Amino acid sequence: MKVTLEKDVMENNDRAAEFNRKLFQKTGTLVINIMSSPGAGKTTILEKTVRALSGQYRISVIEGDIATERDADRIRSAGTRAVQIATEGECHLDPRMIAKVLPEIDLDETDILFIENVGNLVCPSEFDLGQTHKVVVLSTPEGNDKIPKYPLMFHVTELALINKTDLIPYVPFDLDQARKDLQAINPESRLMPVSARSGQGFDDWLNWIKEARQACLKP
Ligand SMILES: Nc1nc2c(ncn2[C@@H]2O[C@H](COP(=O)(O)OP(=O)(O)O)[C@@H](O)[C@H]2O)c(=O)[nH]1
Ligand SMILES: [Mg+2]
Repeated sequence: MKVTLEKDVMENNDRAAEFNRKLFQKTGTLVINIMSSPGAGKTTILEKTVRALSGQYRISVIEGDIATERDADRIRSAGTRAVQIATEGECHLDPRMIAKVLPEIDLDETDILFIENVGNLVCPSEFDLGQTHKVVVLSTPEGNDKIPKYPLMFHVTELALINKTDLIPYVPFDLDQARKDLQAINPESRLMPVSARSGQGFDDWLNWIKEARQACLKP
């Protein structure tokens, strides 16, 4: 019985994700679902990203957290529209939660929609939100073992941002090892070292977004 129920729930989710995906395609909106463990730097990366790109693109952000409006407030302080989803205990966002808040976002007026998922390297990897791209952030203090220990997350994402490279002199993190581990799990995924604090590598990230946005516009 439990198996049937879980299967039904996942099928419902897939339908909801497809509904979102069609809407995003119709409006030509690039949608990036950003996942990581808590504290890897998702919101800091987004604050810096929206500050850098809001002159060129119309950007909206959906923030997912178990509780509080804090991350949405940080994005608003960076000058960008943000809607907070408080999941009240759920460890991930699902496509129905996204569909529910879409009326608060004018997709016709949004070139890029960033979704910050709930901080967790496990559950969010199992849910398709209808996004264009999935990105994972891993920060250097979390250690090299996280890629092999959470393979699904690195399997379903196509870009791994290695954040907090400014801390590499102080924490044991080996970028070459991370490249090898990622290659073993997902040879298609790209590893990109960045620091949301120093700005190191940020041009690569901004260029990746710009190229993804261009690809969205192609018929
Ligand atoms: N040293 C350093 N700290 C960072 C960097 N990016 C984020 N942080 C810090 O990491 C903590 C968690 O960041 P936050 O963006 O809230 O992480 P989130 O939970 O993934 O959204 C905060 O204290 C940030 O200032 C970085 O590149 N370098
Ligand atoms: Mg956050």
